[in-house]
Amino acid sequence: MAIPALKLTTVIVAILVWTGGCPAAVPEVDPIAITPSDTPEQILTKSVQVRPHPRQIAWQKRELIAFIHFTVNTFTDKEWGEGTEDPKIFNPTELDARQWARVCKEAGIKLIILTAKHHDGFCLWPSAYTEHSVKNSPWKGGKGDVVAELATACKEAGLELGLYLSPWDRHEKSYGDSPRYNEHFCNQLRELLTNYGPVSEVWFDGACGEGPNGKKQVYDWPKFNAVVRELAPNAVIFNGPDVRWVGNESGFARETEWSVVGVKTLDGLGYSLDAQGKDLGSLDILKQSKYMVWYPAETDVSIRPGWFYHASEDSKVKSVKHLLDIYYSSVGRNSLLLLNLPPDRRGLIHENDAARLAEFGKIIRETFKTNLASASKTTTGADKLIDGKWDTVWSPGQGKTTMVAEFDLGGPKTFNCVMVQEFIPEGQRVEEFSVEAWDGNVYKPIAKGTTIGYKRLLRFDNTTSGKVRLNILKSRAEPKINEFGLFLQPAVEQR
Ligand code: FUL
Repeated sequence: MAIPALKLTTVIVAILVWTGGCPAAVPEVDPIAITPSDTPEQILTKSVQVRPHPRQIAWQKRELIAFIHFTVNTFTDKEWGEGTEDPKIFNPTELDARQWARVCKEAGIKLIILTAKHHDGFCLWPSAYTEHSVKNSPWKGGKGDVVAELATACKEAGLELGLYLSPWDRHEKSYGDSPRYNEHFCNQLRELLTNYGPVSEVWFDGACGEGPNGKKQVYDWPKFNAVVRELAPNAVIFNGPDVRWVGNESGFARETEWSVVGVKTLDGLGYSLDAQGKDLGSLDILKQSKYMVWYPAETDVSIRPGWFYHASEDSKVKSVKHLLDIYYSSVGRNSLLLLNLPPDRRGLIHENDAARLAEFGKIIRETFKTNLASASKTTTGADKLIDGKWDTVWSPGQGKTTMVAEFDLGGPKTFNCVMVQEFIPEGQRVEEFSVEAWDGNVYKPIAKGTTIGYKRLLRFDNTTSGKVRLNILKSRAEPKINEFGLFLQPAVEQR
């Protein structure tokens, strides 16, 4: 995926009143500058002051969200359309957005992002700005609107809505005539953000091409971002100032995944950060950067090899084991999992995908139903880690950058997964931690990790013990931990 140049909007006015029934915008979080005279200690101290915006916290708490890739490609068996497709080929026979919402909800998914327009330019809503849309398809006699159907289905199911609007448009004639196309794109964005109720995530793909005039389109990212901020102030912008691409499409975040990252310039945030880089937030990287920003990773991956439905991939739906590996390596590595479920030509999520997702969701539910550490006797203060409340925090006190929390489980328990959470409203701090279990004589290591962030999950072989301890070994400032858990994931078949 190409990464666009983006401007981080830093100048935002705090409006502390309700205006026209809309919630007032919370001020943007300013980036923190690194100056040449900063010592490494000062840089680390400053890095802890980099804080998420409330919309980024809300985004991360969703943990598991879905992508719906659906367009003319579904009917041409392609991954990227040319823009020349006849709208008449778009004719799902049983489209049911309620089925998408049901399948997602059952698996614990909190939000659905629909490709309202992919690179082929075909709009799944009857846009007033193009003829290349559902309105010229035979589906529902040209009266259908997929975005509206999904918005209603999400609302009914208590799910949130996200929209993918591809800036790259291979159909639109004005593409390449940069100012004209940017205006067109903003008009479409306005339609989507005005007519379908609250939108919680706007997904911008960075792909860019040449228009019919032979010129490369220059996107006006600051303008696109401003439209989103104006019409959907609570929505995060993917590949914009709020959420970055994790850097691959296979479903894996880094073992060390910082949400506080270093950037060289604010003018073109996307360019100044190599989204595919191995390391985005270590002290070494921060030392070479000019600013630090809160820029967490979203992990997008498809349940099938392709983003769009292809009958030839019906037997290639990822196994439950594979989906679990992805879950632990995304949600469990301070990221968010955006799992793609492409509807088929009927307009339904295929039975194979739905069944696989249901099995995966069941395992996740069963695993995290019971925190085996929740009734422990703990080190003074550490009871906050097992109270199941996200916003109660334990810290060893100012200036202390290590800590040990012991959990007496009140008898032997068997577990194979540990969860640790940092209280991200106060930044990301921990650089190294370990977990040990008492074997009757000594504490033995069972898991270790680097960063924690919003959530860290580590798996290990089934372990039976009555006493466990969490050691925070290295932190950029006093650690602020809010949750700790021990879980037993049931065994999973290979399929
Ligand atoms: C990519 C696109 O080119 C793919 O078709 C897909 O939409 C993926 C999520 O993003 O950049």
